[in-house]
Amino acid sequence: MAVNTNYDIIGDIHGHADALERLLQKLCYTRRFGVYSHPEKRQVVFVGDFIDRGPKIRETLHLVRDMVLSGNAHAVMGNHEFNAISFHTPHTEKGGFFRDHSLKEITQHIETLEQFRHYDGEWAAFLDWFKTLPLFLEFDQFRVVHACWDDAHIHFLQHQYTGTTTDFLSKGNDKTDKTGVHTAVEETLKGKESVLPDGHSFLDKDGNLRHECRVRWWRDPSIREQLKDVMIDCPEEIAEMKLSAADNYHTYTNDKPVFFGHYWLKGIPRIENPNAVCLDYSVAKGGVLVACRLGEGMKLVY
Ligand SMILES: [Mn+2]
Repeated sequence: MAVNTNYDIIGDIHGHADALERLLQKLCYTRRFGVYSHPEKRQVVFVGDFIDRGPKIRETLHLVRDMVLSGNAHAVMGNHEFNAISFHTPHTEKGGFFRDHSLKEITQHIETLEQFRHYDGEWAAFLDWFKTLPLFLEFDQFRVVHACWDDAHIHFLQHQYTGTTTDFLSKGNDKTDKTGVHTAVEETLKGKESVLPDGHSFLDKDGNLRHECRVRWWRDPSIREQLKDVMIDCPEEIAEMKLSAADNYHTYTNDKPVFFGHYWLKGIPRIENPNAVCLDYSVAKGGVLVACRLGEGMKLVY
């Protein structure tokens, strides 16, 4: 039997329902009985981050959830969905919530809060649906995760993850956690970071000062020479610093391709490494929503 590669993997949407509909139509999905489906029974795989930032978060969630529940799509959890669960779940032991309601956290979540202001019941139902989303998906021929596939974390989650229980949310949000839950969640949903050399720092897209850069773990190791080859948003003054042989940044080595989003890439979408493909090209920041169509090989559509 031929292996099924009838999948279209779609990057981070962040409330851009119009871009999502345009992309689905380009991929020949049509809305039937209110739900998008493909005439040849192709399925979409969403890499997470459905909410926050964009103008049509409710519409996005309805479209995506309807596709998943009707068997026309699969989806993994993004860090924004994990954050939302944590933000809205009361911490019964410590008081407050599993994610602080500080200015920084509210700012990141504000569009969702505003767009659901008069839809409490609907939002509660979406939060319940977020809790059902897997942290990664393994298909016969490919894998999907929101930010980073590290075999050690995936193995850990396969054995330890039993859903977003209060214990899991407590550890997953605790930077001092020593059980491995925090690191596994953090790196799987938000990626790996590396401290910049010599105390260097930069301002991220929300104006937060950062001393760590996100690691471009999908970059083929044979073309890693300078700091900018392994770090995203690397400050210019150190971008061309040579990597020493001792530098050990994460590399994905499996033959099975992995697809992910999360990194707000800029420019023209391209497959940099066919074994590890990032599909987030910043639709919520003037970029495009991208799909990778699988079949005879893989092709980006946007
Ligand atoms: Mn993300």
